[in-house]
Amino acid sequence: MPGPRLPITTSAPEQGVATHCPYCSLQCAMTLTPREHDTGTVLEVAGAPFPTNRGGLCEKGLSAAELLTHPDRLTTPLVRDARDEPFRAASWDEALQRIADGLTVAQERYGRDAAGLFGGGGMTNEKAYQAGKFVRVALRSASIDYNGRFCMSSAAAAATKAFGLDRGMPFPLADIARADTVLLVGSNPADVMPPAMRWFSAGRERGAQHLVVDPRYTATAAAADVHLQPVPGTDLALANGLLHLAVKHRLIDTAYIAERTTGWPAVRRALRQYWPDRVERITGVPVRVMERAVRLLAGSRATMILSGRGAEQHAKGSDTALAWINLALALGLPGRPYSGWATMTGQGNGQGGREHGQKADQLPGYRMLADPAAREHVAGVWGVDPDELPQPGVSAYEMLDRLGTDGGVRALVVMASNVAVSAPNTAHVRERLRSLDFLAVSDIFLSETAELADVVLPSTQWAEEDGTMTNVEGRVLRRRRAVDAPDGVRSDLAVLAGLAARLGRGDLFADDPRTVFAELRRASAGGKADYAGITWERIEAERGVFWPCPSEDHPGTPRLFREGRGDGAERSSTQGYFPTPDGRARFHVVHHRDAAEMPDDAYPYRLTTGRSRAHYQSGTQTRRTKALLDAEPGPSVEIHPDLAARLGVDEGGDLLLRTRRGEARMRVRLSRAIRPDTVFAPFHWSGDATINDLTNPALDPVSRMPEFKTCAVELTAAPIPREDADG
Ligand SMILES: Nc1nc2c(c(=O)[nH]1)N[C@H]1C(S)=C(S)[C@@H](COP(=O)(O)OP(=O)(O)OC[C@H]3O[C@@H](n4cnc5c(=O)[nH]c(N)nc54)[C@H](O)[C@@H]3O)O[C@H]1N2
Ligand SMILES: Nc1nc2c(c(=O)[nH]1)N[C@H]1C(S)=C(S)[C@@H](COP(=O)(O)OP(=O)(O)OC[C@H]3O[C@@H](n4cnc5c(=O)[nH]c(N)nc54)[C@H](O)[C@@H]3O)O[C@H]1N2
Ligand code: SF4
Ligand SMILES: [Mo]
Repeated sequence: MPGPRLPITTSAPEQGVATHCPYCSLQCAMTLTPREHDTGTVLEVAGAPFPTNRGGLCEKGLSAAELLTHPDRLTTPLVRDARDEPFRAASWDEALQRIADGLTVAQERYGRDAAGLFGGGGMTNEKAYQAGKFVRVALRSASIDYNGRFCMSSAAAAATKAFGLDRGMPFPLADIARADTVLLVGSNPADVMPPAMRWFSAGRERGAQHLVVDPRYTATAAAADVHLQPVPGTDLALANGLLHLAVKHRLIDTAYIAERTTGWPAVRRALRQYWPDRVERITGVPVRVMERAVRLLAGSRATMILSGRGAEQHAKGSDTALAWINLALALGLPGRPYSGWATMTGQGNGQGGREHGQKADQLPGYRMLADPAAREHVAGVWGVDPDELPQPGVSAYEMLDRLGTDGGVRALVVMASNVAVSAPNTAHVRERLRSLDFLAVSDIFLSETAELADVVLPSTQWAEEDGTMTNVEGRVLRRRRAVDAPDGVRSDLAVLAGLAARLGRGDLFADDPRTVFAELRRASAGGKADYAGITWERIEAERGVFWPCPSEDHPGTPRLFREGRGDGAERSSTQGYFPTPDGRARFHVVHHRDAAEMPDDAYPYRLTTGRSRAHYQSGTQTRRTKALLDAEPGPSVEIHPDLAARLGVDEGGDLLLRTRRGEARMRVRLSRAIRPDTVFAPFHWSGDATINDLTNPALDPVSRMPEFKTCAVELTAAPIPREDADG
């Protein structure tokens, strides 16, 4: 039985509080207004004017306030003495002391790196910064990474290699409306960022041509002019094939290549292997469609290539992103007006979350932990000796894979991520989590990961705290407090400061976001993601500030890679367009290879995974939201009618999906929109329908991104026991 809703208390003004959505990286602006009802105060959500969403919100944002008062919400810390015991409510003091003890005992037994933290890209900049500092300074451990490794790491690695800088979009979102040609590769904004579609529609109304590369005919593809439908995991070959054709038809920009890039001759030679018929055989995309695509891309004055997880979440994801960047560079796009390559960051703070030190190899300001000068600067801000700082640790999946083993983490804090559902190969990950000496989880709800913990901490939610977020464009925004947090919950900032105090380093940690942001500004100063000139007041006055912004009199940098525009290029050793040592962007030779797992007799089909419109990520939040459950009550697997007929299943029938790692059951949703050799399933569901029990943890050698987007699967018609199916 659901309990009563929590009451809301607020001192918010009558006209409401301006803030941003708790969910995706679009960070739509919204106004939260308290309204008196007979049942108590409710918080009304309305879209607000802003340069990104212009008042628009999707159904997730609109329904977000429901979770503030949700009866399932955690409102007290929970502890237990053994994993087979039920949780009992505990005081904050007891819970934090237990965590400090769990971390300390593991470090005493197994060494410093045996205590670690797994973070999340939904946390504010202040929290992400504090998490990185906490692990390096209070634990002096190398063991920290976060869920952004499963999200942006391939695109980030490629952008850093090619441009010397990783900011997902190097231009404002609204520029999309000014481009003449836009190609989206493995990105489905119609479902994942619905209000962003206004910019695409505005472009098409101006006569722009849009192309979508996706194994499914998505809502985004349906709105476009050209759909390329490759076999999953073949985008790299497709990009090389398009560039081969561009060279053949003399459509490349030789002046741009000569002036702004290095490495072209080797790429040009390598492209010889990508003749059109071969690329058609690998990708399944007909040569005539490739011909049309390359003419469109090269034939306009303003062309954008936008990448998403479909191209990136592969064991060759970073090379795939590089292949599309090669195409963009050869066509002379990056730095030109309303042109360039970009990747659409996903989580609320997916951009800021990867800049301030949650990643195993990073320090704040996108500095590198292995760089002596970076260590010196950041240690100075932190008030510690640079030699005290650990060296880089291992990536997210590697950390999870080694939990509880020799050399692995033995005591872990998970903050703002539900890895028991969202990591690849989750059956194995859950087993590893169970093998830990100690597990603490901070969340709003008792997530599937929290269910495995020794201590669970109840976290504040977005509308209950202040902070900053960096959106999909690299624009730093203000998240504002609108209501009081319920008694008994605390912000992750306070949790980390409280733990640091119990570990003897309390003097170095603050728990209020303004103080932490002021410190973040100093720590990031002079780094690639330079926030030194960004103040909360400026964000307010200027509707967000784009980084890099090195000083308070600097305007911020909406558009990157334009000479002399303060975009970091000015600070490179020679003047140039890109913040690389020679000011030039770099081509990279990259070659197609098979997916880590290819279909065979035992597992004859391809499984790809991703998102549906009404649900978010591991589903902890959206599976508890009435409006979203009404829109999409349960999991389903998308399958072509021809394949369904061969398997003997029909619409609404039950399908058993099996891979070398595990199995899941879902209802069938017939769709002519998908390739007949491939099925698509969302990862938003748990229990029997945990699709990540099936996914392949093969990692990209550079980014350490797992291969979420393709593995080999066996499909069998098999009735689901009804109580499971409906539960
Ligand atoms: N509703 C909703 N919105 C969200 C989220 C959510 O969970 N739900 N999550 C947010 C986050 S964190 C992220 S990262 C973004 C993700 O946003 P997207 O990257 O747009 O989302 P996905 O659904 O993961 O993948 C996009 C598309 O890739 C296609 N695809 C699968 N395999 C391949 C392939 O091999 N090649 C190509 N070219 N395409 C392929 C899929 O069919 C899918 O349509 O969305 C954000 N917004
Ligand atoms: N098969 C497959 N798997 C995937 C993907 C895919 O495409 N296919 N995509 C991957 C991608 S791109 C991503 S980003 C990951 C996301 O995977 P997760 O990290 O699991 O994402 P969320 O469900 O957003 O998890 C956030 C958790 O933190 C809680 N939370 C929210 N805000 C806060 C806060 O401020 N503090 C605290 N303490 N808790 C909070 C939420 O209730 C939720 O339980 O999944 C990855 N997994
Ligand atoms: S598009 Fe993203 S930021 Fe905007 S309302 Fe929906 S979930 Fe929130
Ligand atoms: Mo993501």
